[in-house]
Amino acid sequence: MRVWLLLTFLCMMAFLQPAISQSAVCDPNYANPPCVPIARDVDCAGGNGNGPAYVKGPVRVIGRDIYRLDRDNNGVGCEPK
Ligand SMILES: [Ca+2]
Ligand SMILES: [Ca+2]
Repeated sequence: MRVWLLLTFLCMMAFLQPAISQSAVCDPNYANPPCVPIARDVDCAGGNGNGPAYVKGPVRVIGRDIYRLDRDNNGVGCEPK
């Protein structure tokens, strides 16, 4: 009986894990959505940045603009031109 419970628990964890890790890979310095990934550097999709990660804007800066997506410092990064 206990083994059955343990197995059920493990299955639930395996099922829930993608949802947990998905929210954890968004950078907390930016409002979500859109999900700004945590990477060595993030550039605006469609811009001339070299990556390695990209985000499709606009994104609202709620913490520190660590990826310098908001060059004019108005609180919104990757603004449509
Ligand atoms: Ca870059
Ligand atoms: Ca801006």
